[in-house]
Order: sequence, then C-alpha cells, then structure tokens
Amino acid sequence: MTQIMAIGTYHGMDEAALSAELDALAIRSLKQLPPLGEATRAKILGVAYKGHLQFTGEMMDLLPNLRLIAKYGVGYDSIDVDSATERGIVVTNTPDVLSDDVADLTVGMWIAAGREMEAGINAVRSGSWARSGPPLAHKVSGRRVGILGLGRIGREIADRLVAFKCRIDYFARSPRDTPGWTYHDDPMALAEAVDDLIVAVPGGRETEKLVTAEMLRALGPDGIFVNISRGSVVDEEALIAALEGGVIRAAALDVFLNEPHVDPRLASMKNVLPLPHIGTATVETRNDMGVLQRKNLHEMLAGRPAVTPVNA
Ligand code: 8YV
Repeated sequence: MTQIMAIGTYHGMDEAALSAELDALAIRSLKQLPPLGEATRAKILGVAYKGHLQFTGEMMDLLPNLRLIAKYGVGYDSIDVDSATERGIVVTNTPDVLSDDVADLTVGMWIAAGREMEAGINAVRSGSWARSGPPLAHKVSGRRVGILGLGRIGREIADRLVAFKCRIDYFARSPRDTPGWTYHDDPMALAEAVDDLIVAVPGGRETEKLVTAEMLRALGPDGIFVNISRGSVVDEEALIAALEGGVIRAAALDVFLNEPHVDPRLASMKNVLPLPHIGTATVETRNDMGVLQRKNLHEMLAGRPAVTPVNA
C-alpha cells in the first residue's frame, strides 16, 4: 500500500530510490494532487516534496492522514509551516549536507564576477583575444565582504572568504561567536560598511525584499552583490535599476524572483553573472540530500522522531 507520495521533478537516482525504498507514488507537481482520487490521497502518510510552488494548508487538507512533509532542500519557504504545525504535520528539510556546495559556488561566483571571467571566456571563444585582451577587472582578495545571514551556509561562506584575506562583516538576529568579524544589527548598516554583499538568509515572508534600493546604493559603484538564497530576498526591480544605472558594479545570481523564468534584463546584462539555481547541484550533495529526505520518511513510518524537523 502506497503511503508515501513524491512530489516534484527528481533526478533519476532519487526517483529510483523513492520508488524502491518507499514505494512512493510520484507526481510532478502539487497541481496534480487535487485530481487524484480521494481513496489514494487518504492513504498518504508522508510526502517527499521538491518544488517551489507553495504547499498550502488547503493542499495539506487533501491528504487527511498526512504526518510528514520531507522537503528536498534546506529552504522550506515553499511550505506553509504554520499550517502544517496547526494540523500536527511535521516538516523536515535537508540542512548541513549541502552547505559546502552552496558556499563553494558562492565564492566561485564572487570571484567570477569580480574578475570578469565571463568576458575572458568570451574573448577566447570569439577569437577577440587575438586582437586585444579584455579590459582589466578588479582584485577580489582582501575586500570587505558583508554576509547577510550568518546561518550554516553564511558561516561556510565567511570561513572560505577568510582564506581570501577578506574582512568579514555580518548581519544576523543576534551576534555570533566569530573570530573578530563585525556584527551589524541592521542590514542597512551592513551594506554601508562593506565592499560586497552576499545574501545567505532564508527566503520567506520575513525576508521578502530585505535588500532594498537604498542598500544597493550604500554598497556603491564598486560593489558586487551575490545572491544564492532566494530571489524574493531582494527587490528585483531595484536590483535591475542599480545594475543598469551603475549604482553597483556587478551581481552574481543563482536565484531569481520568478525562476526558472528569469527577467530578460538580468539574463542579458554584461555585469550580471546568472546561474540556474545550481547551488546544491552536484551528484554528491544531491545524493546526500535525497538520503536525508528519505531518512526522515523512514523514521516517520517506523514511528520514530524526524531527524531534521523544522517545526518539532
Ligand atoms: C534545492 C535550495 O536543492 O536547498 C535549497 O533550499 O534552494 C536548492 O538547493 C533545489 O531547489 C532543489 O529543489
């Protein structure tokens, strides 16, 4: 009897494991949930969820015996956790196993934007290198970098930047135990203090448009803005205006407001390094994320507490 439902577009290795280990009933999107028969829906005790469509209380009510939503990913802004809690549904995510990958990519993006790697690649590919080299870029080592959100991922990013002789400033809800980094209790104060700004706060209502036009102005015409969190955290229109108007120097973005549909202005500007949300997209990390997601489902089926709950 199928007690687990897998919702989302999974990689083949996860699809196979969800089916083999948990006999999961797979659907591509939450939109396919309402048309399923009532009897099928009533059997479901756990959902393996991968997606950015909002898993609302209304959707949860279509699964009257649901006990657990196991999110594939550390961010759970696509799940209405309050509604889940009200219904006694545990929500889990996949923290830690992905922090290295996201931090590695962030630093890579920051260097690529600062050193204008894309222009260099284009010069080789187009043959324009033979006529004249690309213009000089800017040094990245030693810059003063602000981390907006010093959680697990923010911390990994900052630790890596220390190796690049960067001075670290950060914003978090409260000061953290850090090796001489500067704490700011206000995102604007952080933006004013630093050369570059990296967004590492979780997405969701609380952080919506946390990065404002004023903060980008404070960063200034030499500033690099990096976002590996969620597109919702920045006022995207303000970001586009700042990039078009030279208010900041460059942006490196792995996330967008309406992804996978990227605003064409962001996709085409030369001072934007756009990536298709690949922060965790390695075989190793995606494997670990899948294992942790399924582990939470196995524990629920065995009557044991979840391993990585967010609303316990
Ligand atoms: C997801 C992510 O893994 O972990 C997160 O919160 O944003 C991603 O890395 C990806 O969106 C797959 O759903």
